[in-house]
Amino acid sequence: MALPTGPKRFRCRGRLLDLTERSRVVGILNLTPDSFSDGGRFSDPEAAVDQARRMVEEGADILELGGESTRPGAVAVTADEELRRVVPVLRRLRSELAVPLAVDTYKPEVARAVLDEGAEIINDVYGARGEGHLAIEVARAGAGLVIMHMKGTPRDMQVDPFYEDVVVEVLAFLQDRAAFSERVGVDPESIILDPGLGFGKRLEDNLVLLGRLSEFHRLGKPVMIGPSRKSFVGKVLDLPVGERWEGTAACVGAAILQGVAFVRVHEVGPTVRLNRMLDAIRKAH
Ligand code: HH2
Repeated sequence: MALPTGPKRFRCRGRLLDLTERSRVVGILNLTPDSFSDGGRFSDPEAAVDQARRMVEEGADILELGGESTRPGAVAVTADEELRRVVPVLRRLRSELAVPLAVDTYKPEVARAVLDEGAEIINDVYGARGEGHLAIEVARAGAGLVIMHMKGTPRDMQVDPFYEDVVVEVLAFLQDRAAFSERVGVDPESIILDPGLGFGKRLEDNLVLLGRLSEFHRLGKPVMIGPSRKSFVGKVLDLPVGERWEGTAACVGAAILQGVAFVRVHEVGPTVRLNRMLDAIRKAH
């Protein structure tokens, strides 16, 4: 029996990633004082650049910089503050690393500034909602866009979320936002879809999504997931944030065998090895 697969390639700013070769690992670099699992560790630019170099040595395919935490209950920061955290590190990494650099932001003015600084992918946890100014910036730059599903906002998303059918609802949202982004000019081959594990989802919603990821191929876009160290993993294993690697790895395994192209993680080296094995199994099918 053949294992499910997604699209064959992803394009951003003139780069072409062949997704048939292997799955791709996105290394998370949080430049925030308050991220849920590594807040404050990389707020110093030197520490951030060292961590970025380490992740690339370990095999990260993409590095993703974030200047605002979106953990449940997080409070938004200004665009100026976000840029103050992200731009110096982005400039340093641009000049010394060859991997594509993504920035996790939902603010159009931040997206515009980081795209001007050479970022290649914008990861929007609000999924290009609203009037589409962020998607327009992405289109203008010919960049990649990650459209993630979130119910509500980080402030209220975990207050009693409810779905009739989480897969149907998330699929409909992603399909609508992808079509919208294409209408404002984003290249159809430059869009990645992410069901947004932990963003306005109950434990069972996250587990149902993880078991039904192959259904997302119907939308014809590469899929990304970000299970790394999240609280739903902690709930299943009854473990604190620092002890969730195996739980994260189980989610990555489920995802890769269903044809997910991108996994967004904090622990790059172990995930690269894990994926090499999973990709070998996939290739045999
Ligand atoms: N998860 C987080 C942030 N951004 N983007 C996508 N596309 N998918 C995700 O699952 C996702 C995301 C939350 O994790 P993290 O960046 O580690 O924490 P924080 O938001 O507290 O900085």
